[in-house]
Amino acid sequence: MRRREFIKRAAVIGIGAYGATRAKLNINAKSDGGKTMFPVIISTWNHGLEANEAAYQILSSGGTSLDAVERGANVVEDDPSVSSVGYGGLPDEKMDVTLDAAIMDWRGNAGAVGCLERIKNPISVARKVMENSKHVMLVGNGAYEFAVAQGFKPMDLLTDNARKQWLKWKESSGGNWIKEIQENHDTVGIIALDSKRRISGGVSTSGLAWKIHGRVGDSPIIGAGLYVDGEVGGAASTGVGEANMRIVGSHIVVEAMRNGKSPQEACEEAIQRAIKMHLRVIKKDSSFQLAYIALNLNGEVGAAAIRPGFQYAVYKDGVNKLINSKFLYTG
Ligand code: SD4
Repeated sequence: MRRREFIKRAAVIGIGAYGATRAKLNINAKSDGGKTMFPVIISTWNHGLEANEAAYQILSSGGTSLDAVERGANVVEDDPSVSSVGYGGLPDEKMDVTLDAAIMDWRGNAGAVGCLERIKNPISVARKVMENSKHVMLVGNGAYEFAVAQGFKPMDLLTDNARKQWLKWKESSGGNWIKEIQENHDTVGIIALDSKRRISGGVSTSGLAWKIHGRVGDSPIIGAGLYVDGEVGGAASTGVGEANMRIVGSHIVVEAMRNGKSPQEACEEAIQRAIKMHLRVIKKDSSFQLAYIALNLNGEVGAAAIRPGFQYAVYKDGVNKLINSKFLYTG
């Protein structure tokens, strides 16, 4: 469906869903006078627009927010032009494409995979970990074997473009990833609230380009890259995973919302914490970026980043749009 048609249809279907939701649950009266239409979806970066569209298609045909976030991430994973997620993701120092992903729903169910190779939809494997095992996280070869046993088909994830970029990096840096680490800040993170007010979130990434083989980032760490609480809201992160892992930022965002902050205030609280802890490197390295998105059960959204440049996509009230995030470091 073309974007304009999507937006037109979205507006019409959104009104129907809103009416049904209010009749059943009467959920918005306190927060905003009942103005928000459900569903609401928020995703990171400009590929968040396509993620939101795909998620909306699922929600409008009766799927849950869990189905929606999985599908939203899948379209970005499948897109070879996105060099930081799934197929086409930039490889590690050994030229291996290794993927991280996590998914979490309103009931507190969570699944994650780290350093998964040769499977292009790690968020779907994460969902299988959540639903078909007793574990929350599988990594490396074990995650791969689990995925194959669950019916996922292995494939080569390295595109020609990614191979060329790796060769260029190798030549210019001598393979020293510390000298030449690429801040490839384009994890897809997506949080969706469906018309029954069930919230779910997902993240998927190939992580930092040229990373040391075996490195796992923040994305699959529940509480860092992603956190969802069915009574509060959800948050997801993108940026330098190491910075986020040190503060377990998505959990900070959700807990701040639980304590009464708006999603915007909550994202800013986590960014302030990250800035305080990393001020020296932030001053020295102008590409050091970290950002959060958040959504609460009233359909309110927020986002904050360390520095300018972060964009996020919001589908709300029948409109899907890209927004420049607020940033907090101005030094
Ligand atoms: C990571 N947070 O692996 C991820 C990187 C990222 O888009 O956001 N990439 O550290």
